[in-house]
Amino acid sequence: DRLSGVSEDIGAEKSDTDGVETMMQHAEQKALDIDGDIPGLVSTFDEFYNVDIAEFDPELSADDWSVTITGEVDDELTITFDELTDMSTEHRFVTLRCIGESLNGQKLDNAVWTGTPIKPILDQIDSDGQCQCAMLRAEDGYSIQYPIDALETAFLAWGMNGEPLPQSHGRPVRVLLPGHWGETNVKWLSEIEMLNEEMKGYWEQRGWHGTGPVNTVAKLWSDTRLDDGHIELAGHAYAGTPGIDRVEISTDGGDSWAHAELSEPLDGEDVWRQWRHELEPESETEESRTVVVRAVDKEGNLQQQEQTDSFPNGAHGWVEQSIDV
Ligand SMILES: Nc1nc2c(c(=O)[nH]1)N[C@H]1C(S)=C(S)[C@@H](COP(=O)(O)O)O[C@H]1N2
Ligand SMILES: [Mo]
Repeated sequence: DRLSGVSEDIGAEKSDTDGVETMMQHAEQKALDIDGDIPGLVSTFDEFYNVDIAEFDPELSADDWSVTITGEVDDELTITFDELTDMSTEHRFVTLRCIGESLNGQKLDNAVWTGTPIKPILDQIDSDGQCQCAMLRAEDGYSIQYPIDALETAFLAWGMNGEPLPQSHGRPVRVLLPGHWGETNVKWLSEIEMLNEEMKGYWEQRGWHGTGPVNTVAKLWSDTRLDDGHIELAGHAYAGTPGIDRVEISTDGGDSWAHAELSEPLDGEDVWRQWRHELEPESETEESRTVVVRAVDKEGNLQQQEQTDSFPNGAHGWVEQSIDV
């Protein structure tokens, strides 16, 4: 059994749901008290966005599922669901953002995912490190290729917010690749093809640049009048693996800037944060304000100001909105 080294001694963690519950509680405690109707720090199944190439989701059962590692390998390897879930188990917060979403769109969500790192599996199948890339293929015809290096931190997930993966999010097993665009997180995984040459996956064949790091963004998702007449402005900010350092907000069209209130960071290297700011109308006659938000990542990089369309590299720019006061 080629995988025995990977699965030794760790099968017991398979049923560890306590870890997930603790993480969900942390997320609730750290969430800001926001009046507006936006997700907390963990998106619910109802809130979590969906992007699918096919009209109908593949219907796969864990009992029948397996993933096969093919391509430039001496021997193909097939891993069943039971074998996979017997491997070393981790729970991680990972945020997903779709490269195709508009600048202030809502295809950005976070969950607690349960799975196993992919690296030990790849190391076993290609112990000399012969292969440069891997093409990940799914049951719906979807595919994406990564350099093996980029896969070092990826994992194969079968749980989401303490439940089995919902069908729409890839039941029974999907890939999660921290810091990369949503499209890299292959759902309904069926095959890992080890390769020595670069090949284009589904979205790359259609001109999208999907395997690079995500663009930093601060969303302005709600404006709510509070009882005291102030306007509460709120949203989420995401910078991929560097993480969010701060969110800056201007309520005068960009002339002056303040630091928005920010939720305490959750554990994990690829997790969004919530921000909140109260705007106080200056006079009865004032009608609107131009609000601009921008994020700074933990490496000190200010989010790019210049706006671009989502095609082909994902939307860039500071979100700007006229808010009635
Ligand atoms: N098999 C498969 N995986 C897929 C997709 C798909 O259509 N098929 N869409 C991708 C895209 S573009 C995004 S943004 C994310 C969305 O994941 P979600 O639907 O769980 O939010 O899954 C990615 N993985
Ligand atoms: Mo996407």
